[in-house]
Amino acid sequence: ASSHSKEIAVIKVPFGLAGARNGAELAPDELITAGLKREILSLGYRLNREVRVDCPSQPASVPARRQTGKHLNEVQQVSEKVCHEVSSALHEGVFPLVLGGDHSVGIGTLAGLTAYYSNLGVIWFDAHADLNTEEHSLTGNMHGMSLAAGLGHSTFNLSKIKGAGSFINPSKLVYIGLRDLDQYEKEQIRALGIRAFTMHDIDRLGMKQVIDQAINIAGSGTEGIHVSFDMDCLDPREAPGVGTPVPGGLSYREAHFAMECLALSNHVVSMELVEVNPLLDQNRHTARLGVGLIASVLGKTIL
Ligand code: 4U7
Ligand code: MN
Ligand code: MN
Ligand code: MN
Repeated sequence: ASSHSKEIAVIKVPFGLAGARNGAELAPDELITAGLKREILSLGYRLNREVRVDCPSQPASVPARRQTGKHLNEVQQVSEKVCHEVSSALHEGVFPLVLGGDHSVGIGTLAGLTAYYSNLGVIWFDAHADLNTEEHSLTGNMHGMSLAAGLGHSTFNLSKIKGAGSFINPSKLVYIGLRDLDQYEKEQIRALGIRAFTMHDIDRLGMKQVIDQAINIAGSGTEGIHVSFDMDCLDPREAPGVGTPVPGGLSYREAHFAMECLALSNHVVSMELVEVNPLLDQNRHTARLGVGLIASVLGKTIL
């Protein structure tokens, strides 16, 4: 599969138990209602399939804290299903487009990607680093642990997911949009030498420099780039309907420009869009923005 694939699998994952508040489980339907399929088809893609991953909505037990992340069992179940859907699509040459859900959905996406690719680049658009382990997290919310799981640092990690491959290489991982990091996450980014373009870097360099360098790091010597897009990378004035808004984020054009450059790179092999929260949105504004950004990654141009 690659961005050249004209076949898309839309993988809806209505799971919100690992976020800070509920509502993210409503996002896949909201993105569809906001016109996602129409956009995909009008760009000349074929909708190979539309899958809805069956997700628990009520916790099976009282959430544990600290020792494990909250709702670990539910996250594990969902991760295995998402892993299966993503790797099946890739094996058939179909581009996986995963619609979260909170960002814990990204654990299953990474698991499925590593089942197929052994040398993948990842660009993680986010206000947050999502690097907490169960013992370092201040909240116990597993949407803040996805990359720790992908890198193999948390106790619950890719090795615990049936079908997953090996961990993500931190030297092929790039962040864009960071502005709200826990102390432990800052130390990890430094210790692992992860390339992190914070909002400060975007202000200083401009998005063109940032996205060019990010594509260079994640796209050179890899089999392709996975785009994990947490909608809270955007400024809350652009994207109010997210679970954990942080002031000072990406503008509408910065985000679209980054997606347009990714499309032009021809390196994107998969995408997920997470953390839309329809309960906090106004007039489906954030969902429509999400659909537009997906369209840009898939090659929609202004002219
Ligand atoms: B998201 C946080 F403490 N770091 O771990 C945590 F600030 O997927 C936030 O990026 C995590 O939205 C945010 O709970 C997870 C917190
Ligand atoms: Mn995130
Ligand atoms: Mn975030
Ligand atoms: Mn969030």
